[in-house]
Amino acid sequence: MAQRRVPTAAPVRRPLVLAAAGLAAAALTVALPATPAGAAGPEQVVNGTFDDGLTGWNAYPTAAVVDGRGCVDVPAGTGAYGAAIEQKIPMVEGETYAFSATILSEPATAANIRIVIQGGPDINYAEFLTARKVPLTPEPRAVTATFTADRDYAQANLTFQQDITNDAAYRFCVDDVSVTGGAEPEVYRPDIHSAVRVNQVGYLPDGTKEATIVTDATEPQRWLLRNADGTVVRRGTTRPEGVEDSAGVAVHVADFSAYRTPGRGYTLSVGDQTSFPFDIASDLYAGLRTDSKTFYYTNRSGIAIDDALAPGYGRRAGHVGVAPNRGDTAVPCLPLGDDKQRLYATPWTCSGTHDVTGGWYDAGDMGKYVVNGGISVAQLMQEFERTRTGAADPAAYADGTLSIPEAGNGVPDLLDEVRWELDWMLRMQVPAGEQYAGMAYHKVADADWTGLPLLPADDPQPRVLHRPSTAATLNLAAAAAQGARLFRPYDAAFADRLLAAARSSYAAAERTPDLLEPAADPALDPNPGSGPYEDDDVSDEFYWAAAELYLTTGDARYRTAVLASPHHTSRDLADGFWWQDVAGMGRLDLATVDSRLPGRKAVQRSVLRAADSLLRTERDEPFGQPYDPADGDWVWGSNSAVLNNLQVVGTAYDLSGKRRYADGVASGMDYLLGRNALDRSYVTGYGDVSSHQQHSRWYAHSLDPRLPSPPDGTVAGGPNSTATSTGDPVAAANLAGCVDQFCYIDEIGSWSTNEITVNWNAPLSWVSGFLAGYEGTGPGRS
Ligand code: 9MR
Repeated sequence: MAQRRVPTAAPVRRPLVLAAAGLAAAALTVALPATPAGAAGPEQVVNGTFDDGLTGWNAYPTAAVVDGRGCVDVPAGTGAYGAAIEQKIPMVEGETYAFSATILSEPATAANIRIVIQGGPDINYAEFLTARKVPLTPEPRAVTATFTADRDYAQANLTFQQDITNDAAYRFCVDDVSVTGGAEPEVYRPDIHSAVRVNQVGYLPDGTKEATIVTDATEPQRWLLRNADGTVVRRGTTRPEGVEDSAGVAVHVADFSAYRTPGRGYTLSVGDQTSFPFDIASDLYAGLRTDSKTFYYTNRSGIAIDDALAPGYGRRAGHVGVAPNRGDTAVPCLPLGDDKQRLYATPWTCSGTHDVTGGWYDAGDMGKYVVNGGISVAQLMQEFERTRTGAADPAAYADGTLSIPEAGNGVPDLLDEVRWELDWMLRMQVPAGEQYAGMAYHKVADADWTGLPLLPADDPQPRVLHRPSTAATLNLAAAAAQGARLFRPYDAAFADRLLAAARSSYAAAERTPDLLEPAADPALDPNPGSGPYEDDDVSDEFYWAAAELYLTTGDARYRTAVLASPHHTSRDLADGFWWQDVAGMGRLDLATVDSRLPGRKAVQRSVLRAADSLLRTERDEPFGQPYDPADGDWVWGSNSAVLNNLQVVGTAYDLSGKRRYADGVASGMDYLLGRNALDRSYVTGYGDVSSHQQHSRWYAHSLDPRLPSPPDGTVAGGPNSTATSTGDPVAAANLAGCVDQFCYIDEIGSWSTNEITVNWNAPLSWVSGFLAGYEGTGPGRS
């Protein structure tokens, strides 16, 4: 399994402060030509020769391997610390290290590159070059130094960074970077129980039952299915599949679908390898249908979480204007001149302050983002809307089905949870009289990143509102329009407010169709304090919002917009949908929600076609996941891609009643619940080994035992092929060279593989709701 411990990379979040005391002596030599010093002890730098691309390195603003060296392109006018290439290495107190590297620039530049090995804002193990102002030229120079670490630091940052603002653009390149000495690097190996991978929760009695076995055997192997007593109840032989691309390991598949007897505690064995125990039962998902929604309550902002309702999760209200919080009752807009303003081509601000209390925190951070909130709340509404289209049993969603403060108010609980977010989204609409009135602020978030752990009520950062965006505005329009039709029977006044906001925000987006949220740029904004949720194409948001407005109002102008959109007929649904590409959200609702849309049958057929294509992917993939990214890279939050795809397959069942689709939803879940390269369940509390150290500031049990782990039913982001180059320090330290499915680690610091997010739990909620309902009615009933 291609995993070894490597040094890491993390963006420098703020200018470095030099240590006043406690520095170990550093001896420096600068030599020509390159003669790196050989030193005893293990190598601490990974891929210092750049033979493996930029693996293990983090660099900004832009980097590439050129002529076998790691190179950073520095635009003219880049400030100090705005350009760097770096990775993390462990430092051990009292150990002497030898550093060597070569460095050059093209063309020659007067700018300085500072080289430092730093263990935090006030621990510098070695610093050199800065004082010497060694000229950088196209001729490679060797730099060597020895130093002794004066204290331990597991993840010291070795960085080559620009030290002063440069007048002219240049490129600097480093090569043969080496730090020898200290302890042998630890090797991270995922904790794998068995070569036999199963859904650790279980299989539906009449459904597909497959396991994946990791083995180099070329011949079919015998498998044995045992019941809880150890009695062999079925036997068969595996199907060799060769090396599986997304894991880089050779696998076989065992198919035991023909065995249908319900029971608990079955195991599957191949040779001396035995799977985790699993059930064959038709009550596997009712618990998850409920638990997957708990995360929304415990992630609420602006309300104290009641420990009686969510035992272990009680906490003070976050962001209700009580110190040390500095929001969200009266939040100013981004100050002019702020680093973050530099991301916008034209500066923007607004007057006064705004009450933006409520809503859900996005994830393990305390940002609240209209873009991501929109798709999340809409997917929960899609789940509820199945009770309207006849696909789901209203009793399963009735008032009193969730443990939330509003239970018992006569409104279905899932809608109560949804309202917590929708109320906040309404507050994010720019009021009349302001620039961009009617649009939605893109986000409200901390000015700078906070550390972990931190309870929301203890967040000391100033909160700021960010410039409105067309994408956020259309998320508000879509979600509010959908909410208007669902809340109508329970609260007509609220439905009216939602519809008015939907119409006005859609109109505002039409007036300003191109206010695009920029991507992050560490050179301009080294400490963003929140995620970007950038988007440079909002045609899909226009389609989704028009679709929801049409379904709610039937108005001809929204129908025209739907029919004219290229997204209406494109065949991209099988490629999934996600927060940045929401066309699929519109397509699914146009297919399922009753309307007089011309050509609605074709829309429905497109959903079935996409589902058939996803079923083919499940069949072709030896781990059975309905996910096979075209470029081969597993995305950030890949588990949500799997789940969104399963929602498409489940919707095909809702439309057709064809059992193969429901079966495909169940077998797709096998991947998330244990039939995968890492032999783990990604859903907290489900399966024998499940993710529970997800990245969060307040479900931070692994950092502070007084805090809880995430609630049961919370899905981790999952494998992220590019995790080691995101700046995620834990991924870079442990996952270098990982093959897609192995690019995951259940550690709280791994924000690029192991975060939890409202938009990832929403499809988990939909899918578990689907499966719980299917268990109750489908042929899988025992
Ligand atoms: O889910 C988002 C993913 O698609 C992006 O690639 C990534 C980087 O921009 O950001 C993810 O969203 C994070 C957001 O920016 C901040 N809150 C936590 C989200 C999950 O990691």
